[in-house]
Amino acid sequence: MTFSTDSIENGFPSAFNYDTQLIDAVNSTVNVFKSLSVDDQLAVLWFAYTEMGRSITPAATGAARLQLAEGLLNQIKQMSHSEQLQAMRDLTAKNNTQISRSYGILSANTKLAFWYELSELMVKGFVVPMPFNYQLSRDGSQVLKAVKELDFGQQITVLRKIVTDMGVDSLA
Ligand code: 45D
Repeated sequence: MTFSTDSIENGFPSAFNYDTQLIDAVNSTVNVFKSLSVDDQLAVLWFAYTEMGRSITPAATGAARLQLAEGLLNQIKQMSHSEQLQAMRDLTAKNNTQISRSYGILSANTKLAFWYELSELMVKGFVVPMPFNYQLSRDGSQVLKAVKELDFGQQITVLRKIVTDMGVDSLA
């Protein structure tokens, strides 16, 4: 039996289009996110966390993963608020700092767990809070809206792509 592009297209046209649309929704959300200012990127992540918080269980993020990020999290906990903000801006902007390099060697899910834990530390008062009156840009609000409209699995994919790209990979 031979496979021609014809038989592929005739066989699974709707499945193909469906997947393509999902991939487009994820990729375009990620691309617009990356075009935001560093502060807007941090703000969108924060708002995404506050919206998703209930669906992410501590069990899902895995205590084992967090152990790998524990040193980094402790280091950040001990910083002043302005240093904490700078560290997060450096990760987001991919500035080459010791923190960004330590972050760079974590796995994708550990990076997600790291950001999740940072938000929890914000809630508990160990990490600099969001200014209550922070104004997201128009594009920032659009990205947040787009993320909210995705299902949970797609949201994870978007977040994983975003956090994987942060920090600095010294071996790259
Ligand atoms: O002054 O392992 C501004 C699963 C303005 C399972 C600011 C999972 C200026 C497997 C910059 C705004 C896949 C479920 C200040 C894991 C200014 C697994 C401050 C998933 C102060 C891990 C802004 C986990 C700040 C998931 C401080 C889905 C912003 C995790 C801080 C999701 C923002 C985690 C932070 C998310 C956002 C974390 C810390 C969405 C963190 C978001």
